[in-house]
Amino acid sequence: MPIDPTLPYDDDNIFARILRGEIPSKRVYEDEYALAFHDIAPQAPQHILVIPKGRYVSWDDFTARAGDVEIAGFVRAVGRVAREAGMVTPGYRLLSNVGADGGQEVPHLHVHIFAGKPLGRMIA
Ligand code: IU
Repeated sequence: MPIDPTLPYDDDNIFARILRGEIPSKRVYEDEYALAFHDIAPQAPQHILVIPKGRYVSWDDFTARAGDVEIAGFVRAVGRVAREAGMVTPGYRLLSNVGADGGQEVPHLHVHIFAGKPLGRMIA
């Protein structure tokens, strides 16, 4: 069920609970700004989610409220996860669903990283 990203942050959303360690996840990377873990329902041979540690619903929420260091830390983590997972060659895809039309289901900002097979060319 797509969410409304303008609603206040829900501290009981599944990724908040994963961040607090209340729900297990297959973690692949963690630092001060980000956590990365395997998607529970992978849509590609490699499918990793990267989430900021802060309480942000969407990109507009994140870039409005987070500081530059926090934003840079999160974006750097996305690149680092892809590199450390061996995805840079032959390549990967980033995807971030936002809001109802974007198909966002979990109301905590996240970036999907897909890899492990030719993904084809996709614009939308
Ligand atoms: P979306 O961008 O909000 O539509 O994607 C949410 C993703 O979170 C989706 O790919 C789910 O498979 C994934 N996920 C998960 O990894 N672990 C969970 O416990 C739940 C969803 I719920």
